[in-house]
Amino acid sequence: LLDPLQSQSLLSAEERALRDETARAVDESLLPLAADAFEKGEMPEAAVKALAKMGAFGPSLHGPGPMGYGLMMQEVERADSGFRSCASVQSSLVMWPIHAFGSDEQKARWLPALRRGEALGCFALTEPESGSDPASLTTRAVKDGARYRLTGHKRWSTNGNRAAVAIVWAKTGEDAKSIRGFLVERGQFQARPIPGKMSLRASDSAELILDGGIGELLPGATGLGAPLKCLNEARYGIAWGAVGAAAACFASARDYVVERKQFGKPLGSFQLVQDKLAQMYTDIGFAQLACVQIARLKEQGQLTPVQVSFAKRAHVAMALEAARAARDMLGANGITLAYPPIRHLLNLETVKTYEGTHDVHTLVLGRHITGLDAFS
Ligand code: TGC
Ligand code: FAD
Repeated sequence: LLDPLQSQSLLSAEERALRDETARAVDESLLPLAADAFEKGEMPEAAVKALAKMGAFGPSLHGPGPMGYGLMMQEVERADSGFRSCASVQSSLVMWPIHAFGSDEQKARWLPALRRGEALGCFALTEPESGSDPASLTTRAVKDGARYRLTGHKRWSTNGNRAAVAIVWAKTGEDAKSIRGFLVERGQFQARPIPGKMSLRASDSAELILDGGIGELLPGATGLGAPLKCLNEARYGIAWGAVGAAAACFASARDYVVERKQFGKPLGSFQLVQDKLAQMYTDIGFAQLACVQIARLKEQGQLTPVQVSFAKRAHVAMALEAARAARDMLGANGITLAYPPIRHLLNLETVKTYEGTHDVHTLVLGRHITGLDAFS
């Protein structure tokens, strides 16, 4: 396994065993599905089952904790960012808010089924006119007895077409302080796939139409801070996952250039090619160390949202550069699905955009560094 600075020496024996076990499960059950799922533009049911079986739904809420969650996301994204997205949304954007903000009854009803993958969930914050600025969302929730009726249009909900439950963020009044989270069951919303995607094709992306459907309030979720807390959990997993995608691209490029001969010798013997590999190797090594550090901070309850922005932004940008360099080193073969770099490269364009775009995280860091807020 690629690990230039022996970040694994910072893991316990149990953590290493979990990583190895997940890596085996990914090699056996996710990697063989990845290229075909991308080409067909479908999230295979077999991948959902495999994710559930390896314990990738909600690992931060039971045994494995933050380090285990991170290690699992790194391994899963070695296969495909779409598979990691399915696990991220289920774990951090559906199970986590039910765990953090739900009633005992809601937890008992949903968490075991979600963990076993018997039910999938989705997270509906983004709308056609509200992306980076979620405070501007317009979906409304109006009280109707003990429940609420929701009206609005959500877009880009991962897992949305097959979700048994959606976590929907809506306003009960005029401003962002009135944002609340709702559990909305299948049948109370309409979902339709988003056509024409050239990225994250192995992921189910949906539009959700809410036309007076019934939602159950998540009692503990108040204001914009609530969905942003969920995003912190997911962004943490993405910071880990992106390193897996980069490692897959590195391995593919290295294997290719030691075999492929031009000008009478392997491509890997040319200094320009070695420079590219050395850069990827170095970047991956630093990112792996940073992952272990953010996991330890998270275990201690010390990880700040700014540190999460730091890692999500840097690791996704690094992975995108690595994927682009790997694609280039494979020449024409690099544009085919016979090799993973083009798939990772196209997927990582989404990963750069969702969960806070690269530039949104730049501005979060800029605000932290200067004390000056670019958003308001
Ligand atoms: P502001 O209005 O000042 O703050 C509102 C409240 O939120 C608190 N807060 C946070 N809390 C926890 N974690 C964070 N990261 C937080 N960021 C802000 C803040 O303290 C405040 O609390 P309170 O108690 O004072 O009311 O908002 P802001 O200026 O801090 O935030 C602006 C900005 C642009 C950073 C934020 O709106 C943002 O992050 N926008 C990006 C939106 C985004 O990431 N959407 C993602 C949608 S879900 C998705 O993409 C899933 S992809 C899934 C997959 O497939 O993996
Ligand atoms: P915009 O906000 O319109 O941004 C467009 C460009 O403008 C970006 O480059 C951005 O960085 C830049 N920009 C925006 N504001 C500023 C500023 N203040 N200063 C400088 N530049 C700025 N959402 C969900 O709710 N749930 C999901 O499960 C989910 N899954 C997704 C899956 C996929 C495949 C994709 C592609 C998206 C998903 N999203 C999901 C939506 C995602 O979170 C949004 O796309 C993202 O937040 C950006 O919003 P936007 O696309 O509207 O872009």
